[in-house]
Amino acid sequence: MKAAVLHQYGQELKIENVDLEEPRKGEVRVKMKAAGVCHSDQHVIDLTLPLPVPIILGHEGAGVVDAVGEGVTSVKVGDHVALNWVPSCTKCYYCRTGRPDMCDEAAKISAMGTMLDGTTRFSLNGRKVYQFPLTGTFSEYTVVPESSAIPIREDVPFEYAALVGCCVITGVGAVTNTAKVEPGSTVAVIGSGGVGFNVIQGASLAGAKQIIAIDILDDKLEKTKTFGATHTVNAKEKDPVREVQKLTDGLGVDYAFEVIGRPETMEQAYMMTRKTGQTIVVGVAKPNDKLSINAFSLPFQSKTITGSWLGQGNPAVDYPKLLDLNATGKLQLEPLVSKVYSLDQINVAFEDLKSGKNIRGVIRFE
Ligand code: PAD
Ligand code: ZN
Repeated sequence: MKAAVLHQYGQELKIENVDLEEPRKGEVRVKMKAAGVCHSDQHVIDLTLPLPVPIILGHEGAGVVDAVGEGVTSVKVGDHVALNWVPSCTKCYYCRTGRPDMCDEAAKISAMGTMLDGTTRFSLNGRKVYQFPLTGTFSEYTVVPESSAIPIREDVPFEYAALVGCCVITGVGAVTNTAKVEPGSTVAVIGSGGVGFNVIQGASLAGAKQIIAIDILDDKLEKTKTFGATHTVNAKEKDPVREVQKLTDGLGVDYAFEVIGRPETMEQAYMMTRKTGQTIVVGVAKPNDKLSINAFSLPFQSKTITGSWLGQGNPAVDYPKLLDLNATGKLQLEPLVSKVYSLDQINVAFEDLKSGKNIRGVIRFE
């Protein structure tokens, strides 16, 4: 069975013939059909997200249930599923109080690269191979906890269904759940990648009157307009903070989203937020990165700065909802997929991600 394995940080993935154990109690084996290439996968390669190697990356994916372990009740063989990289333990403080995105257990296990019981299902020549947060979608088959296999409607092609698993729930949820963007508000989005495009279309869904897309690539900025952006700023050509001030009569925006993962763009997002507005950080920075915000401004400007993880969502509820919104034409999935690759082309897909070529590149399994 073929899988793309990261053996060493900073190096290319290698297509290997790996072994996969049968699903254990409460686990599900999925035959992967499609997997999106997210910048969070690249973050493991460049050590922004520290995880053990060798590891199978990929966390945004969809496929068909191929086998179920003892006690599994929510899915059966043949079901179409989209995978969830933050399975809720249902027992910790956050799961009990309605914030499964903050599940303590999922956070702990994700950093270990194992299944919930701390062991691995993948191996290569007898040596254990880890998997990126309880998913590992860059593999022909994977084994995941039952709560990571979310049943979905069957009329959506897998390459589109895969995207709800990360960039769509993260981007749309940051707008609707975290920021709770109000109709008629003003929004700026720094970073027009797979996640940023979904912040833009989420803001459009929420009825924002002004959506300012910021990126460094003109062709991508042009495409943001078909997702609802009303204005675009190329941050290589113009100072994005000054441009946003100009576009909002000197006020700043009600909501500024950072969707890259760099302290300097997070600072820009804070600076372009109006007094009492919200700055929402979605991008993942390096573990030791620090933000520099003018402390004096805090009481006088009373802005809120917050993070957003998994769009503060609940995949079991939100994936079906997002796919229904797509079916009724309210949410676009098809134009997010700007290129399809085979698993053998995985390193090309990562090169294209780094150069910002795609909205989303997707691996399709034959
Ligand atoms: P991506 O690589 O598809 O998009 C990043 C975009 O930022 C590209 O279009 C770049 O051109 C653009 N960019 C780069 N530098 C600048 C700059 N200085 N100014 C303006 N634009 C710039 O990434 P993605 O959308 O897959 O992921 C974005 C981040 O979100 C990344 O840090 C990822 O790890 C994080 C993420 N967070 C969550 C979450 O739950 N919070 C989930 C998924 C991804
Ligand atoms: Zn992701």
